[in-house]
Amino acid sequence: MTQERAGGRLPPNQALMPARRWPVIGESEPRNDPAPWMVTVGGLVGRDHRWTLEGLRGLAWLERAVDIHCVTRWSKLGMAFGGVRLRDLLDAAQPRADARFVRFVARSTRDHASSLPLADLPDLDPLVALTVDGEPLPVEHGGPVRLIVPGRYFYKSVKWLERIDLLAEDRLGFWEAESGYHNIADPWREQRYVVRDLPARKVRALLQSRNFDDQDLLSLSCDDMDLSGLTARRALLRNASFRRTRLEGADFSGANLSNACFDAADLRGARLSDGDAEGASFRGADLRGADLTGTRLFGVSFTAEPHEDEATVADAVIDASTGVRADQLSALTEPQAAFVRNALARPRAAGAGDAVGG
Ligand SMILES: Nc1nc2c(c(=O)[nH]1)N[C@H]1C(S)=C(S)[C@@H](COP(=O)(O)O)O[C@H]1N2
Ligand SMILES: [Mo]
Repeated sequence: MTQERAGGRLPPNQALMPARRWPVIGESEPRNDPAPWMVTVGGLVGRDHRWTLEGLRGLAWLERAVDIHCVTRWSKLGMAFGGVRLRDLLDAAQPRADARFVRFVARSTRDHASSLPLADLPDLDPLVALTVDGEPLPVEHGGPVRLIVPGRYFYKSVKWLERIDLLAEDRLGFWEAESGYHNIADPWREQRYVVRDLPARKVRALLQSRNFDDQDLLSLSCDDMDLSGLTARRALLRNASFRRTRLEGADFSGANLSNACFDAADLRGARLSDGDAEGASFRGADLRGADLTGTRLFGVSFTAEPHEDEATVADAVIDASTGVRADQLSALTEPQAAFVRNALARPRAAGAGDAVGG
């Protein structure tokens, strides 16, 4: 699907992943378990109900085109999944009247899970999928069986689905509890993260010390501040915001910068190495002399995507002094990779402070 034809189907601040690319996000394999695969519906039901894979394949089969939207800002439109309706499994098990939530548990070493309110199911109509493009789901994408939840960020679509529990009270899933992902996850309302309020006194002390080492600072906002020389080693800064922030020589090595925003930040000479910057934005940021080696750059943006108005999005300032290795570029969309490849070929500017960003 072209960017033009995607118009209207792409939620805010998402970019299209090329049709042939489908990244593996999160866990890449199920728990090693010799037991034959069963999907069990239990909890607040009339009677536990379980299906073998054969049993699932024998239910009313559905092929459905689904748009998927990862919280780290990439989308794929019209993916062809095949499987059975979640509703059919639940109907068979007969949820009790006190059931209000449904929890999906993976066959996973970390007991990966997510949940949805029962009241949202008629609208979402999730699919218990066994195939993609008519082929069995690859194991790294949740095969033999995964949940597909249209209309929610993709973290609600649990891979290696093994248990479906009906509950009276909700239990936060893995990403929702560990990483502050929003429990509703509507991409059209950009419900990516819950903003957890840090005590103002703590924030003030951190900013004053310019030391964020090892701190969990989800969604912290530092727009327009002068934080040059900041140290934020191994800090958890998912969804943090550093718009136009002065961060010369800052040390973010080993930090989690997933979905963080560094637009127009001054990052000259900063260490951004050996971390995770999935979905982060560096548009208009000055990255001369900055070191991004060893950091996951999955879906990072440095410049406008083709569907955006280029006049309103500034380019990152990157040249030969910026540390990015060729093998890191495969994590970027093609327009982003082309932009960075070009910029890295530019000779290093003579004076550090005098070049005009553009
Ligand atoms: N069991 C399990 N399911 C999971 C995850 C995970 O880590 N473990 N990650 C979620 C997230 S954040 C995304 S974006 C999608 C990624 O699916 P994919 O690897 O098939 O692209 O799976 C979701 N389901
Ligand atoms: Mo995700």
